[in-house]
Amino acid sequence: MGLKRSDRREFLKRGAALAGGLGVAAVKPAMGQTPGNILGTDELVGYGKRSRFVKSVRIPHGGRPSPDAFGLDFHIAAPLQDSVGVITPSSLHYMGTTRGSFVPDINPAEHRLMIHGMVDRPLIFTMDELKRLPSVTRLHFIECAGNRSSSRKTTVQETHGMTSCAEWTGVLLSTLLKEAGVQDGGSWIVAEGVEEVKGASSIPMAKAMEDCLLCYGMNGEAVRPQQGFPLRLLVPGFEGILSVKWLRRIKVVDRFYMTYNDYGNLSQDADDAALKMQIGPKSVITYPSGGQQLPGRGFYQISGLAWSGGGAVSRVEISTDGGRSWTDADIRGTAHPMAHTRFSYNWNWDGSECELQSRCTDELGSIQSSRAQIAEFWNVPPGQPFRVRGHDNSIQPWRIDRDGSVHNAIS
Ligand SMILES: Nc1nc2c(c(=O)[nH]1)N[C@H]1C(S)=C(S)[C@@H](COP(=O)(O)O)O[C@H]1N2
Ligand SMILES: [Mo]
Repeated sequence: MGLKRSDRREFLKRGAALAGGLGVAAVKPAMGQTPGNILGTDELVGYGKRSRFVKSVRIPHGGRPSPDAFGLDFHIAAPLQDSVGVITPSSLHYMGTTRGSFVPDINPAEHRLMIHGMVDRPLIFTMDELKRLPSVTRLHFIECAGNRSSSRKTTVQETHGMTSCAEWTGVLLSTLLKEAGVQDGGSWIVAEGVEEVKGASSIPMAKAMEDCLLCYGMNGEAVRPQQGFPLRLLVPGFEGILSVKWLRRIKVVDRFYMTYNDYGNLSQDADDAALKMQIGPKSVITYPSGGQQLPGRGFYQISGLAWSGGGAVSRVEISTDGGRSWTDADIRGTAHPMAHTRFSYNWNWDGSECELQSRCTDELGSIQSSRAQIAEFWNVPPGQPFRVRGHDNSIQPWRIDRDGSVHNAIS
């Protein structure tokens, strides 16, 4: 800090005045602890660690163990119920894997990215070469297409934990595609990770040119191994499966390629496919949420996350009466395009049974639907249990019982 010594003393004095009645003892470390004795040398100096009192952890998603008996990683869900702000810490970022992964141990010095296919100049990059190019840093969520709620799930980690948001740094894919020179008719790319066809996805060229990123940075440091170290593709706002991790090859092609990861049919139209791949608008209340316990009636700040593959979140509404009436929530900070956006709503709980819901509108004007609206669209008879088809961006209801316990209210 640039404060001169005398200024600093002034500042400290004023700080002490603000603290008012607090005695000196209040700023001493808690009983029995002198600074430094709770952490080992590596955490003190090398790489920091959180407090042992903070217990928030990821869990295997969908009832499937991870790692499994063969040591393969499967889906792992982020603890959204404990989240504050909009960044998911890298250690808590959800993990998505299409067929189970042995997280590869890639030496970045040996890693290469190849761009080839329908291009004028096929290119091969080392990581050092990529890092010399103009870069961008952007906040983006990723969400697995399998992030769906149902009546069987109890917590927000189970209903919505397969999405996370990080600050990503890397090179725009368009920078490299322009350098390579996309030939006429090059309408799709196929991106491939080191597990060959199992980690490959087809992406429309318009999206590839618009905002796709080749990321080597995540939350201010190198991308984590589970998130694709040393290089991953990020396809903002589209289903997570397209954001190929451990990226080693991009091939420009003239049609949709049905890789091990892809579904649909070979004659997919790029525009139709892009619409199917786009997420949201979506939101969920993280506090209070399923499994939590309110101590009693009184003031609570309802808080949650909203996001959309269609752009920035423009509005979030809250209902405390099961969707009958709606009031605008506050959007906290800046709503970035295709990024988790924190909303909050100051609320007095009168102690009676009630049902909380949140509803997101994005900058395109798309509004999140209720499960009832989706059921009606698909002609599901009222009252019949149903599974939302395709991506599930339905409104999540949480019921608060009179004892303050919070429950998934999907019937
Ligand atoms: N190479 C490779 N990339 C992959 C996958 C994979 O199994 N292999 N899984 C995909 C899936 S299904 C999802 S939802 C996202 C999850 O990204 P994350 O693990 O960083 O959260 O990565 C995608 N990229
Ligand atoms: Mo996924």
